Amino acid sequence: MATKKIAATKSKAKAKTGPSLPKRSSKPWGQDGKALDGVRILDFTHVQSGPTCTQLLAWFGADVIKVERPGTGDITRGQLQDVPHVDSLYFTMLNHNKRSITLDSKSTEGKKVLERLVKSCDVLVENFAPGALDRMGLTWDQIHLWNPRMIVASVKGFGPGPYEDCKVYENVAQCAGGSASTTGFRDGPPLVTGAQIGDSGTGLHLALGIVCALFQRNRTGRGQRVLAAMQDGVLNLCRVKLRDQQRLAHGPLREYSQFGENIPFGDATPRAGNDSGGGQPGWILKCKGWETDPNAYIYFITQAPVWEKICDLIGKPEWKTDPDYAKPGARLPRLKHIFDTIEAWTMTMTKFEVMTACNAVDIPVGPILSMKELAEEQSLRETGTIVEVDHPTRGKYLSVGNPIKLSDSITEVTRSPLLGEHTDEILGDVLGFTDEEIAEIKASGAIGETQKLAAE
Ligand code: CAO
Repeated sequence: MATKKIAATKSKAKAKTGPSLPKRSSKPWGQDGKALDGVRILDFTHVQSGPTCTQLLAWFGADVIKVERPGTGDITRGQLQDVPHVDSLYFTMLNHNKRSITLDSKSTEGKKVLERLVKSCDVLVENFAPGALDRMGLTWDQIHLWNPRMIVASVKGFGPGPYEDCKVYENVAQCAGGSASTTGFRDGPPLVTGAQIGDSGTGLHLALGIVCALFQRNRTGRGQRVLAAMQDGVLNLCRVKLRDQQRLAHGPLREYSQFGENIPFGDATPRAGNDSGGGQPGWILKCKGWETDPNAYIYFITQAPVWEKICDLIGKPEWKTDPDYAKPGARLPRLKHIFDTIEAWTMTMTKFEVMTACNAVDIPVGPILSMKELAEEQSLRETGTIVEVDHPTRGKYLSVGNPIKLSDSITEVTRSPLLGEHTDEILGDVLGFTDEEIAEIKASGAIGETQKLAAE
């Protein structure tokens, strides 16, 4: 199978110096607990950006209590459903390791439960539309009065400014954060990317902000507000494009293939197609089978220190001394011809064969891996980056596990909760309501019906 070849290439090429996972603690597994043990999160998130953040915190050991609206819960439970009446993969893949309580946070009884949740949690995470938390009565002043140690962390589409009241989804953020204007080909429209840099990217930013606020709270004893705006998160990830915007004032961007093709630059960073974003020119090249396989391609980087090895490999040893090709600056106006020539060579092999040949002499290349190939890649299963999870109503499915590995805080991915699955235990064990009080809360309708396990 093709994926085995990747693993073999890696271990051969990197046997001496290759990356390894952080070494585990010498203590027996689990004895050290998890990094965020003892941290309790009031998870008011929905859709993708907020849940990405709280899932990461849960993987690092936080007790994440997801508060959901009775009846429907997080809207993604029912979106893009592949199996009728079963929580969607959209939901299950973003809400592992959490507990779920249903609560109408606007009802009188619901507000009582909410107050107690605020008093017993360390962090409130939310990504409602602007103003929704305040409308629920959870203003910063109110929260701070109930629990001065509480950290209130929010994802919003925009930070303070003209657009602060707007609702935002992934692709809106990609467009407003500079990604779309710089992605795609020069002669085509702006493009959004498959990587969810607006949602998942901002969730990652928020998680870092929360951990920093927890760290600072150790000194100050005080909570604080944390804001990650999706526009800001995307722009942060597009930092190199703002770099290029400023370089434009001093002349054309010579590493863009547009320069080699004598096409004038405008006044804004252009779309760069598959040009490399760094100082080492690169492009996506066809490999054997490209006519029928949409992923039979490889990203090829003409890194300057290995230029001579590239020349030998592709059968152009004369380029090593030819003044038109020997130095990086001389190559810039000729990149198209250079990549066409390299492509004539890559098209004679599969992407994995190209990878093996190039890695043997330290030439960096990236095979275009499909989701199918990644799902089947054994090494990703072994590191827990791809995990198989069992779910009571869905059965087994694949998910992306924790991509961040800590040696003393090993992530175990557990399934997402059913809607309201933990309502009783949270009301009783966490919040200390008596049986009588729980009966009253239930009778008021504040928690609605909970989802039943298929086995019950
Ligand atoms: N009990 C009672 N009411 C609840 C509730 C609960 N448990 N949970 C949510 N609600 C209410 C909210 O209070 C809000 O009510 P009001 O508008 O009357 O105050 C209402 O449900 C809807 O919340 P919303 O406006 O956040 O939801 P939406 O589906 O209309 O918008 C989204 C979704 C994502 C566009 C919006 O939340 C948003 O812009 N969030 C910030 C940016 C963000 O995270 N975007 C990423 C989304 S992932 O692509």
